[in-house]
Amino acid sequence: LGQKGCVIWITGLSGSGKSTLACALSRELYSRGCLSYVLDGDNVRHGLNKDLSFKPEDRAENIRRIGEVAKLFADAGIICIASLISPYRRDRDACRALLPEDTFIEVFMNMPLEVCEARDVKGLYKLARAGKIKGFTGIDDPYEPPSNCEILIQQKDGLCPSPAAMADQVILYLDRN
Ligand code: GGZ
Repeated sequence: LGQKGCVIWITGLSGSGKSTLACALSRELYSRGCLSYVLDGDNVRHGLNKDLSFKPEDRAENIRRIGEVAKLFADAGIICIASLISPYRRDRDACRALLPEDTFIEVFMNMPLEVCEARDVKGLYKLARAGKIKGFTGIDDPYEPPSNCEILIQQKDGLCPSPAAMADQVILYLDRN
């Protein structure tokens, strides 16, 4: 009781660690007795958003729907963790505008493209470089970094923070605010 709903919106390139942070954060919140729910772009695209492609207007619709669903969760008092590339600033800001002030917390995974590309967990960057995937974010489709994010996740001394360290950074923000 007493938990306030909010949306934690994690944006960044493919392979920047969005899903990893979402998962670590959800576990950490659970261990503290807080109810959260993860809306992951890649997962939602298999169900609710399976009619959508990666062309700009479909990405915008993907982001809009996830924003609306996230708002429903927040209204229900749940901490909704949305992790999707959400490459266009305008689309993210439209989601922010759906929520009361201070309940949309934007987390920017500021990882260099080289780091994300080197990880290439699913081999998608390789396909994009080979021209087999067209319009891949960071390769031949733009990523617009946030200008107003609440939390910035980035490397320190050339090292990426661990999942636990990233989750702690978000928890610290929630505790303080
Ligand atoms: C970007 C793509 C693309 C293109 C497939 N561009 O890292 P992943 O693989 O597992 O997650 C990415 C996911 C992106 O879906 P989102 O819903 O987060 O994107 S957006 O917010 O822009 O709507 C990636 C994979 O799908 N993927 N094709 N062309 N990522």
